[in-house]
Amino acid sequence: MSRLRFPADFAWGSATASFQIEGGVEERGQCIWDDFCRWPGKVFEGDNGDVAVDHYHLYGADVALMARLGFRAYRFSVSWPRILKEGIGEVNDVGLDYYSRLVDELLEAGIEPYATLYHWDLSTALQRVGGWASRDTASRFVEYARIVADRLGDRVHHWITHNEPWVVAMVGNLYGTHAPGWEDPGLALQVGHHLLLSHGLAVPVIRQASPGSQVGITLNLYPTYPATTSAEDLDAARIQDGFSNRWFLDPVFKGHYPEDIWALAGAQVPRVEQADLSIISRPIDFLGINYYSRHLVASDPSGPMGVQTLHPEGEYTQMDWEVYPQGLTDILTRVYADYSPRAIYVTENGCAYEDVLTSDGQVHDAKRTAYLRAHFAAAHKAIAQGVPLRGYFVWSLMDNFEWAYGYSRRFGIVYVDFQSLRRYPKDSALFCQSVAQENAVVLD
Ligand code: GCO
Repeated sequence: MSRLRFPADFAWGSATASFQIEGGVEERGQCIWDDFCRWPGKVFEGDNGDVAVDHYHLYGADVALMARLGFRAYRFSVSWPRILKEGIGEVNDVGLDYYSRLVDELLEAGIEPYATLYHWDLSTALQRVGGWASRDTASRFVEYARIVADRLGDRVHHWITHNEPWVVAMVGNLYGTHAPGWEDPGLALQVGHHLLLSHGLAVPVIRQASPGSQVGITLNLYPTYPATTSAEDLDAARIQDGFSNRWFLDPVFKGHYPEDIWALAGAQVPRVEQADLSIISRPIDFLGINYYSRHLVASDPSGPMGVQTLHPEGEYTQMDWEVYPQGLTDILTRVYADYSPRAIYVTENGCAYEDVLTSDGQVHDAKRTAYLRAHFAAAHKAIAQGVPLRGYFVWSLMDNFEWAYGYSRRFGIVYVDFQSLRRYPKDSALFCQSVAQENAVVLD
């Protein structure tokens, strides 16, 4: 048995996102995910976010639950259309008050708030005038960021501009399986560029409104491995890594797009104005990394970009994502070696499995506990190798709306009965509680 201790002040928390948990639809403006849910065939069984798990009304009890579970940090997102119903214009005070009360409640419970400004719920009104395909949206985002930081900036000391811009750009505009649902590579890269631009523009604005705070961005990253050491497979891994990791890391940390992928994109490259990359690469205080799985790839001239993604033997979650804890160590050490962020947080990591609620209100989710234990240990390995990892947020606090999968995938460490909305901590929540309380992970 070994006991892995984490550094003092390590932030153990859980993460959520507004659209996935809040509900309270009548008190906010419409967003592109409301629309997407109504698009036949796009979201499992036409599920929607009207009620979700009603965190908008139940936040007090949810904060109390987090505190009981021993968490000292919480990552949530602010819904832009709850602050500005049309994305611009008049401030919806009810919405701003809501987040202010949430933050107060967290602080009273001894939980440090980490606020994400954009976790995918763009106002429908802004989408109608182009959404992220329009450069203007970047400026609108900055105005929104200023309003939120002005109000919460005295109490929120950690800000994340964007969650997973790669997913917003590609899954929403290239693969079409997320809102707004388009399949256009040029559009996807342009959207990605405007997301990055909005990030860079917002950084100084947030700092000014929230003095002394830490500002960062969250990227979903995939350590990428070649199937063999052949030159072709190594090349395939370079391309896949360039597309899914470097396309966003390089602009933020190095002030340029990766040349190899830029060349590959040909006529689809985004329009970039002169100062954009120096704005995008303004220094940030931390990088958030969302880690779920790895890519194992081989060369395949008929595949997209000449790459084929393999499905190796192994253990998989209900999402059909391979369980690969070593990938977390690898991506953390690699990102630190190549980009030297001042600090790193794992802003999401977790898994969906088919949970069963027993008649006495328990969920024995041994696979989720094993998944988390192995990934916590993998993070510890990276810290031991010098990576400045400052915290870890489990995805997710509770079962919720899993985007195109609707309510059919449970990522929570707390089970939610989607009818009664009752919450039941799973065994994995009790495991996280012991880790957070002892600031250590025990391995057998
Ligand atoms: C993500 C999203 C989460 C998902 C989670 C599981 O950042 O991809 O932030 O909202 O629910 O990743 O797919």
